[in-house]
Amino acid sequence: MLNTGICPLLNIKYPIIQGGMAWVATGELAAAVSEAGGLGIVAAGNAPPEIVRQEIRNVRKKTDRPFGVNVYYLSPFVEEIIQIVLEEKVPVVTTGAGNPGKHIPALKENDTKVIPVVSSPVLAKRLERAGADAFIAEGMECGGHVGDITTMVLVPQVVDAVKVPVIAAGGIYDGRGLVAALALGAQGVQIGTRFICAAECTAHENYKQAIIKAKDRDTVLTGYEGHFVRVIKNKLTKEFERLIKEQASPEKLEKLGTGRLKAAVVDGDVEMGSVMSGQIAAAINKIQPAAEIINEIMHDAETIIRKVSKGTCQGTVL
Ligand code: TUI
Repeated sequence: MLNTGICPLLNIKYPIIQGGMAWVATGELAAAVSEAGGLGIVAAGNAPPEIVRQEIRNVRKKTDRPFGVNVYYLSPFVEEIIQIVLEEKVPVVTTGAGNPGKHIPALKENDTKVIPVVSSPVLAKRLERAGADAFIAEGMECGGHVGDITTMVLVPQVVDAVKVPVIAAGGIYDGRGLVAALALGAQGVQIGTRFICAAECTAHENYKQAIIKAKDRDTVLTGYEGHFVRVIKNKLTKEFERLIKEQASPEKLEKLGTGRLKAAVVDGDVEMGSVMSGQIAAAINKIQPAAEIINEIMHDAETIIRKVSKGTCQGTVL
């Protein structure tokens, strides 16, 4: 019933794509999401290229289903990562924090589908001309590096700006969010934060518990000069705020931020680490297998659509 255009495009069962979260999105999580019928993603982040190759091979050991690699364009290893994606014949690439235009021809030649993340309609229009197969429109409710437009406002504008399919991201974690995204014209959703709380996710238990404990106003945007990162409030964010008030130099701020994501995800330092998380953390309250998360979302979305089309939808419909 919810087989949208991106399902045949990506050869997946359900229109659910896992977010490309650096350090969090390892082969383990990607394989679990793909095996459950979504599109699992290995995040390259700043990792050395050979580690990314290992993670890709890890996914293939665990599942025959399609999966993707997220290429972070601020990594010093972008060219090598693209080379590995080509050599390993990865079916899908999602991209973040930069313009993947120059790599699109080689990836397409290799039969890799290219799905850039955009936080504005203008960039989507430019990258459609360069040959992007679809877009992920990330609203500012997302965790990590975000733009300044909300999902509700961004998605219909990206949908209207391009002809290829659009996947909505930011603030989406359940069947209601999936139906809302479809109503905005998207053909699927990208979900990050809820998959951090998947049983198969290798992030530190402290990181998962920080998301589970988070209340509605516990994420904040930190950053400067138009680059904002959404994280869960902690000692690090307070220290950051103090430096901003003092008008500390960009170098000092940069230094405070270095290595903090790994500290949170790998070492479990949720006080002085960067606990990137979407605003929706407040609604996430348990750890579940990835397949259970996906099945729950699909079941609820189908129930809502059935009720809406029968005219029996009354407020909270589940
Ligand atoms: O990239 C993200 N989210 C992220 S990246 C990150 S931090 C990180 N730290 C260490 C290793 C790896 C990652 C946390 N969260 N989202 C995708 C995204 N991309 N949002 C916005 C953009 C974007 C921005 C500018 C895409 C293209 C762009 O292009 C500018 C231009 O025109 O060149």
